[in-house]
Amino acid sequence: MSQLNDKPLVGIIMGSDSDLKVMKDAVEALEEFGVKSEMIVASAHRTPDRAARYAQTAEERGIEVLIAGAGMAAHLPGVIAAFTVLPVIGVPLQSGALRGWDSLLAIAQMPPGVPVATVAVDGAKNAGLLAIQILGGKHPQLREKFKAYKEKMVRQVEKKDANLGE
Ligand code: RP5
Repeated sequence: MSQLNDKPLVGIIMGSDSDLKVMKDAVEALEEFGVKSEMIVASAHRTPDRAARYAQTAEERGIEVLIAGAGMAAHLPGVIAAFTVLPVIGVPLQSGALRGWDSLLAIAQMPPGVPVATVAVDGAKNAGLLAIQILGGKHPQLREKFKAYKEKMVRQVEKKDANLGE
């Protein structure tokens, strides 16, 4: 069985520190499975060199999955994907006048050849869970934990269902 080490396996990049209030949900989801992450603020527009450098060096530092969240003209996940072979999960954020529609379209409409797995607007929790599922392909213990997570979810729904008549 492959060992999870103490080092971060997931890199979380956000366009602004104002994105942290949503992106922390990804950190918490990963922590629930005992997976460490590292976080960085880097913008595709304001700090393009920093964003590119982070993406280019992530693999050699042991990062296996990247999560990138941005609002407005959210080019960050796509730019990160352009600079790495690691899988990239994009989180459209609800900032600006268009309330996330802009970032959703900017992140989802990637050209063929450069995929970004896009979650819902403000869907940082699901980004963390999807990262666990991707990591589960290599780390069987995470796959087992994810099975237990889903089974628990089923039990919780069934319990609520059973309580409906009360
Ligand atoms: C985007 O612009 C960021 O990802 C953030 O969602 C939005 C606003 O950034 P701030 O003006 O709050 O720094 O690039």
